Amino acid sequence: MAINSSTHDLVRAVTRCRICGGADLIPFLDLGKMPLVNRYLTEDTPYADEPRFPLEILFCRSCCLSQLSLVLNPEVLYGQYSYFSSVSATFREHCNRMARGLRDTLDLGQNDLVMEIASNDGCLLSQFKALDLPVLGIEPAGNIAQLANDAGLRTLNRFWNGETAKEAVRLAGQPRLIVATNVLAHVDDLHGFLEAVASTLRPDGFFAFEVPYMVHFMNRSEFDTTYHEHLSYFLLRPLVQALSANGLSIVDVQEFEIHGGTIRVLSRLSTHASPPRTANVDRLLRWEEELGLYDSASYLRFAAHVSRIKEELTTFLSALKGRKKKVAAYGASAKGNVLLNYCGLGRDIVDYVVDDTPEKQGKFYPGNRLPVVNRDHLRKSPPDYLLLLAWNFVDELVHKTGEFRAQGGRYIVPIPSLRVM
Ligand code: DWN
Ligand code: ZN
Repeated sequence: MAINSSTHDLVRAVTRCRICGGADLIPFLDLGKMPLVNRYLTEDTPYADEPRFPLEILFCRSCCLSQLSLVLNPEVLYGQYSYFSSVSATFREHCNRMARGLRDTLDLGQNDLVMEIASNDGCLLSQFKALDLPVLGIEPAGNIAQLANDAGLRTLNRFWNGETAKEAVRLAGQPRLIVATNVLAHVDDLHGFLEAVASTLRPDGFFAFEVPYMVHFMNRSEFDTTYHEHLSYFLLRPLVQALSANGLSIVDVQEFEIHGGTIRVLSRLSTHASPPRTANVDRLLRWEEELGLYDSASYLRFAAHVSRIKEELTTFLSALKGRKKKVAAYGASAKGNVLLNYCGLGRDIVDYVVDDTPEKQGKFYPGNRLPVVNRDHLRKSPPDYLLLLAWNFVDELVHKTGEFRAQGGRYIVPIPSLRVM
């Protein structure tokens, strides 16, 4: 969707918390005006078609949900999407384990439908299908839903809501399991979303979802995962409250390293007799409290730390340029775009960004307009340093760039703190 002054409802300012409805919202991280990170540009995209919007996080002192101060029109963000989950082998492996783990824990069989919300290119759904389980995907991005359908993974091209839920049940029946990875943070009407989940599940059904964990965001300085798509930044405590308000009870929570630290929450209908929740749930809730993450003062300290990271990285890169070193980047991630734009790093510092996603290659990174290129560029125009913008996949990126390394190339990992290897 083109963005222009007539695009309706482009922006909504957040004045009340999306979970508890409270108005005691404390701003704690202001990254300034930022472009839309997944809106890749072509050489001739006019500057006027590259709007920037404030990027600021608020902390709710009532329920402890951190959330953006602005909500953009999801049609603008997700109608077409350039992020394909399957590009990373690490994530494919994570999905493989997740599917097998849930199949075993819930004892899923051939009559148990698995529905995935925001199923992207079917990276996870294909793993359930490979286990001979019936599957249905729901994906709002037309280009990506098409790709999944072409690959034989039945996918409805819709945003998830009550209407879509009914259509999905008409089409495939009631699911025993609904899964959703990395989508809850993107949802403005969280209660509507969860209500639709609860009303869709079979009585003996489960809802399993993964979200980036706010504990790691804070402890590992993952401030660059703040962008307009990520409306909420979750601790477990507000999640328990949101689930419970919609008739869902938490059964278990597990931690994973994927995407810089993720929690997987397993929940089921509160009406269904269930065993008590596992000790993990109370352990994480205690941990959040001990870390001071229910107290707004901890958040106010975080902003100063983010400024120091910027200072350190920009000073280091400027010194490299002073020594005539050539710097390129790997992983045209959304977070990498935030990092570069927030730090004011453009073509004068970074020559190009390598990415293995064909849909991103040949385009330009929003804001700083760095060219996104394929891996061959590392050979054609070798840099001295490679800034790893997908710091969540360091091992995979290092593994893929053996030739660069063998020729003396070095890596810069910016998060959680500057590291050169
Ligand atoms: O929630 C979201 C998360 C989970 O993923 C979305 N809003 C968007 C996206 O965020 P991101 O773009 O910061 O995610 P990634 O997965 O860190 O992006 C990695 C980028 O690096 C992708 O463009 C793919 C690319 N890549 C590559 O080219 N070769 C990644 C790997 C591992 C590789 O080997
Ligand atoms: Zn709240």
